[in-house]
Amino acid sequence: MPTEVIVNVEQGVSILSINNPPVNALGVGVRQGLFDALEQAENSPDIHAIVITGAGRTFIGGADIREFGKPPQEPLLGAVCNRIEACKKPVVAAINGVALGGGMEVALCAHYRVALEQARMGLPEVNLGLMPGAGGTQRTTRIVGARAALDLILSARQVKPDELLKLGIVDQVSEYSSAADAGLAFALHIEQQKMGVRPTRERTEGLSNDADNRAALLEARTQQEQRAKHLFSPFRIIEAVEAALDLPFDDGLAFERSLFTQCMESSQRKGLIHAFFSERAVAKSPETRNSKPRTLNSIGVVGGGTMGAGITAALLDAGFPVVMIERDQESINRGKASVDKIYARQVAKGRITDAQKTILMDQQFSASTQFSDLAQADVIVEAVFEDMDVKKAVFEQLDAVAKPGAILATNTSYLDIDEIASSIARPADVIGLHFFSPANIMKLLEIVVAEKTSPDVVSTAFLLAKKLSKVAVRAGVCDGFIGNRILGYYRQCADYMMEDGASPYAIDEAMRNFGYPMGPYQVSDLAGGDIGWATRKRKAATRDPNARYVHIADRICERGWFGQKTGRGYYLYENGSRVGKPDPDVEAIIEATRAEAGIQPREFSDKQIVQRYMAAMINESTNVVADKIALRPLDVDVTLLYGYGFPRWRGGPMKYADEIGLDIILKDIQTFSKEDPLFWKPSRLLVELVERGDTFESLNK
Ligand code: 3H9
Repeated sequence: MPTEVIVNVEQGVSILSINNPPVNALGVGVRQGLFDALEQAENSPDIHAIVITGAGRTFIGGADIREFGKPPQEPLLGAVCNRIEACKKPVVAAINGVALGGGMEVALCAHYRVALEQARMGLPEVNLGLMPGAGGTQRTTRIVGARAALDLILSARQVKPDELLKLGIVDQVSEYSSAADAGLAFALHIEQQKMGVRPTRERTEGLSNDADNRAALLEARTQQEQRAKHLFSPFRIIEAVEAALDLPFDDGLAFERSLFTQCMESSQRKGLIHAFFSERAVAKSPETRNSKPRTLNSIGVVGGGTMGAGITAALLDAGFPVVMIERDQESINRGKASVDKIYARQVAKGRITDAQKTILMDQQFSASTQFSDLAQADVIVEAVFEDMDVKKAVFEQLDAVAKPGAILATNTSYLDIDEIASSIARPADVIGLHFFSPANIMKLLEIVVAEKTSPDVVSTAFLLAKKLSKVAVRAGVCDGFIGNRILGYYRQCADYMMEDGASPYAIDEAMRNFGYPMGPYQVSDLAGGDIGWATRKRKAATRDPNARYVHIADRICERGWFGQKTGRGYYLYENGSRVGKPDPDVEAIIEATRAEAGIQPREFSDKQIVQRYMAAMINESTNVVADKIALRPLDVDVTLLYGYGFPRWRGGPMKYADEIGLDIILKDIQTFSKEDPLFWKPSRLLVELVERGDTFESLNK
């Protein structure tokens, strides 16, 4: 028998513990082990009941995602589930930790379920572009009805025991500390009460309120159309839940299976699973493998502007005491007020209580004008104005006051961290922590490793990111690091298209249809056009005089139109509206700029817009990997997914390129390069990969 299922017999009850670390995924060994152990228990005259539980912290984390895309191996999970349900002796699922996806489906096939306090159940397959494929849609609907089933499956949320009990998904929330003991006690209770078997397929509670079930289906479809109509699996989930109401159980199962197979074959499934594994892989850098983090208890933040306040809130949320340093009392008052405002909003939304806010602001947070108050900080994050001289002046002060071994981090978006580090006596302690605005909300953190940064400083930065619940990506030093460097390039491509004939509104629409929540010009209006304007002015002196330069953005900014905050940018925001309307004045500026440059505007279809935008993004992403600014293509993918709104279901630009075919992307770049060879220089690495017939995925290994 496979070792992934450990069998113990106590008082006539066979206790099957699934033992497949780290998350007890339902790989072929577990499936076979469960099948065999059930068979054995059913045939043994000394056994009167069976308990299924998980060894370790987890009940079952779901189907083994690593098996997806490979030829399926018998026994399939659906068959194992049916076998559990068909068992002639009562089966109890004793849920010790998370029971997710296939894990919840296994539990639903048991005749009874008991949950420990720390148990969580959920069907999160939709996050992977999938749907429950081993009876989850049919059995959940039979127990809780279509409305609750749709809520559970479409939201992917993990449900706590009290709600599971209320929904009738579990029969008991147990106070036992061991799930095996809880399951055993329940099995003995079944025997005593002669409760017998109770196949879920025969349950009908959820099917009884037909009018509400039908209304729930309609509402779910409408909501899905409004929220994410381009996603494939949510609509299949709705169809499967509907089938649970309309079809006999076995037909419903077969229908669910056919929809599951369609989801499995979809490119969205591939993109989402790539995103799942990539976001775990980015946490493993050479430094985190080989060096231990330094002490990480107290943190200082220099600067109380938007970034400083957001970073402070992120740190306070993670439970750190934070000292904020500003140059004078007035700036302190402003910084403190900004942090206070973040929490006041959270109180208003009911996310935290007033009492919690008081603890955060009065006990965890303090502010000072004295750099010497940072003397005990383990990490100091500098978040002052984006200017090399200003930052260097701060670092000089930090060098004077910080204790030996303190980590000195700069929250810069573009500046040369090597230059900052070499300006002080302890460059090994300097690192970049590039937070994204709003820093207490955005998940991405670029950890920028400078030439002399010590490996244990990098490890500490990754530990800090974990404590802040951020997705951290290791980046090297260059102008813009991973994300902003790539953004700069594809934004330039968008500007070229705009000057050549595509309106910003058409570009935005094409990119929204591609899956972005907003187009690049909407983002610019939201972030504020003045930021990019300042950067362009900063770089003007060093710009290649032969490179094409589009003046449209400058012309708009010169009028003081910085986007939403000024009521107009690329769009017009009338009466304080946050939804912009196309602006004829902007169209006139674009036309005038085209005329000035002697450009005859031409048409761009949605497809052509996407083709150029993506070719630019992929080309520069490849350069970023070739230059070792990103460790692997997957690090680029995670950066653009978490910091730049790239549609998750496409997996990231590198995954997208693999799906399209690198030869096709290269051919596009070569075609565009005939118009502008300086901008469209095919990345050397891209050419090499095409010559080798290779993919970006091959570089992720
Ligand atoms: C499904 O069930 C389909 C069925 O309906 C139908 C089938 C017919 N498989 O996240 P962590 C790895 S679809 C393989 O850092 P945590 C993960 O890659 C599935 N591996 O831990 C990582 O590996 P590494 C539905 C898996 O404690 C390690 O485990 N289920 C799986 O923070 C630790 O992971 C889901 O969608 C898996 N299923 O969180 C649940 N899960 O160390 C997906 C994890 O090499 N999983 N790994 O980097 C999760 O949400 C979280 O991993 C979990 C643990 C909450 C379980």
